[in-house]
Amino acid sequence: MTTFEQLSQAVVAGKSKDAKALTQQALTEGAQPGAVVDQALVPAMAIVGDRFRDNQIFVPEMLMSARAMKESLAILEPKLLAAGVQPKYTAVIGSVHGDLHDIGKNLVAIMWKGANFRVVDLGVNVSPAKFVAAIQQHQPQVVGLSTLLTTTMPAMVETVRVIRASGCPPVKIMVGGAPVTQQFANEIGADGYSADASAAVEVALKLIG
Ligand code: B1M
Repeated sequence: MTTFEQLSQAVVAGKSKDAKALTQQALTEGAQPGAVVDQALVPAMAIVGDRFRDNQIFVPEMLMSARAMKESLAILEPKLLAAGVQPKYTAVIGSVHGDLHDIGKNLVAIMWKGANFRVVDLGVNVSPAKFVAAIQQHQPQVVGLSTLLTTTMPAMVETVRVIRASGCPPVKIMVGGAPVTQQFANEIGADGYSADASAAVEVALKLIG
C-alpha cells in the first residue's frame, strides 16, 4: 500500500497520530504538499461522508476523521505557503451562519495565504453582520463564504444580500462549498465561485483584476 493510501486510511479511521506520522513520511518521500491534500486527504473525507450518509458511521467518527485531517493539514500548511512574502491583498473568509464545517474553508484560506493574501478568518457560524463588520474593518478586496450544508445555503443568500445592502466598501464576493454551484452563485449575485481550494486562488485573482 502506498503512503497516500495509508494516510487516507488513517484519516478515515480517525487516527490522528498515524495521520501525522504518515503526512511527515509522505513529505520525506518527496511528495508535494498539494498532492497530499488532493490525493490522500480530500478522498479520505469523501469516504467518511459516504459512510456517514449510509449510516455506517456517526457524528463522533466524523469528528475524529476531521481532527486527523486537521493534524495532517497543520504539518502541510507551512509548506503550502510562500515564505516571507509581504501580503499584497486582503481577504475575509468564513463559514456562513449555522454551518460548523471548516476544513474546506481552512484549505481555501491556506491557498489564499500561499498566493500572497492576508487572510482574516472569521471561523464558522458567521452571521451576516459579522461579515459586514469585518469588511468595514479590514477593507478586503475579496470576501469568501463557505457552506457544506444544503440547509445553510439560505444563510449564504442572506449574507450576500446583507453585504450588498450594507453600503460597506466595495468587495468581490466569492462562494464555495460542496452544495454550491456556479448557477447558484449567479442566482444569488455572488461575483465568483470555485469548486475547490486551488481554483479559489485563480478566481479571486481574476475578480481583483
Ligand atoms: Co458534516 N455533513 N454534518 N460534519 N460532514 C457533510 C457535509 C455531509 C455531506 C455528510 C453526508 O451526509 N454525506 C452532510 C451534509 C448533507 C447536506 O446538507 N446535503 C453533513 C451533515 C448532515 C452534518 C450534520 C447535520 C450531521 C448531524 O449533526 N446530524 C452536522 C451539521 C453541523 C453544522 O454545521 N451545523 C455535521 C457535522 C459535521 C462534523 C462537525 C462532525 C464534521 C465537521 C468538522 C469540521 O469541519 N471541523 C463533519 C464532516 C467532517 C463532514 C464531511 C464528512 C467532510 C467535510 C469535509 O471536511 N470535507 C462531509 C461529507 C463530505 O464532504 N463528503 C459532511 C473535506 C473538505 C476538503 O471538502 O469542505 O467540500 P469541502 O471543501 C472543498 C470544496 O467544497 C471547496 O474547496 C474545498 C477544498 O477543495 N470549498 C470552497 C469549500 N468552501 C469553499 C469556499 C470557496 C471556494 C471553495 O470560496 C470562498
